[in-house]
Amino acid sequence: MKARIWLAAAAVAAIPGAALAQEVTLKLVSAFPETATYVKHMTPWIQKFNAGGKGIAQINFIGGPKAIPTFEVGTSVKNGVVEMAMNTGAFYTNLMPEADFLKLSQVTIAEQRKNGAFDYINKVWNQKANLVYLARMVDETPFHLYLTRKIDKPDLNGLKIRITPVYREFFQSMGATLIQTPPGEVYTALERGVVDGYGWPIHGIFDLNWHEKTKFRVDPGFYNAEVSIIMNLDAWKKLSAKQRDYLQKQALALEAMNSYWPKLNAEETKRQAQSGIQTVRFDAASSKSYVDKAYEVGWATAIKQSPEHGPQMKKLLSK
Ligand code: 173
Repeated sequence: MKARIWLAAAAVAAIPGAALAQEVTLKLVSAFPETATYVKHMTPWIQKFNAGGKGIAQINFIGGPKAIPTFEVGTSVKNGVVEMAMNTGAFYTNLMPEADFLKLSQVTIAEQRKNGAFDYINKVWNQKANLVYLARMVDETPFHLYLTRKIDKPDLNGLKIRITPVYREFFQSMGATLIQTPPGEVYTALERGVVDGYGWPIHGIFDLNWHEKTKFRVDPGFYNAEVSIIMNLDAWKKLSAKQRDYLQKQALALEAMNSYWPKLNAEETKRQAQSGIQTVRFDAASSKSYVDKAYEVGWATAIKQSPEHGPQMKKLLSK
């Protein structure tokens, strides 16, 4: 018996370090509520990740904003309170303004991996926020302005609009009064008449029942909704080569699921119409200047906030 134990110990000692690396468990939090489309999209991915990651890596999904409030998720990942998060840049601009620039991307994440944007993002995310930018899991999705009252031109004077940093300067440029809330507080704000509208992507307004309070959607949409998996850089550095390879492979698998969004977006557009939400369209000239202005204001803000990285990110992310 003793000899057997000794032999087993000797066998283990003979295996070089990396092969000995234990399975790592990574805690992941969502900055979006658990009923959000994004959590539904991520859940089967986590299941596959864990099924294939036995002995390598496991993700432990610990929940949404009830676990960590939306605007604190970025800091929690930076500090390693959790190793990973599903988050959007607008929710962690407290770490670096660059986080919110990803909404301005006009090229897909697949193209960003080819043209150097993905590496550039990782360089900035590493240096400024102790983060690894692992995978973009929402892409090819415009944001819209939703309203409880009709407008007939791009003028938001006298309207109180719920925002995050995504929409701030654009809606402000049209004269809106701005009220920032996390997604979890939009319904109550609408219900109490605290806001007359809100910014949100084309999909997902049914998840938290906002359609009940929404009368109009302004077309066209603007920007490109970004939701990504981010990771604490120290936790990343501690992984073995095999674990990192596995995470990267799974990151690509998650991005490969992005073909879902254009399909969902078409369905959600119909569903909004069916639930009685009317579309507000301006004349052709105003529509064009609406979208042009969104990008002008967006990049002008980006370059002002980050003279160092704004111009380069503009080059890499624009068409
Ligand atoms: O909360 C928001 O409106 C927001 O900033 C956002 C960003 C990406 C996807 C969905 C919402």
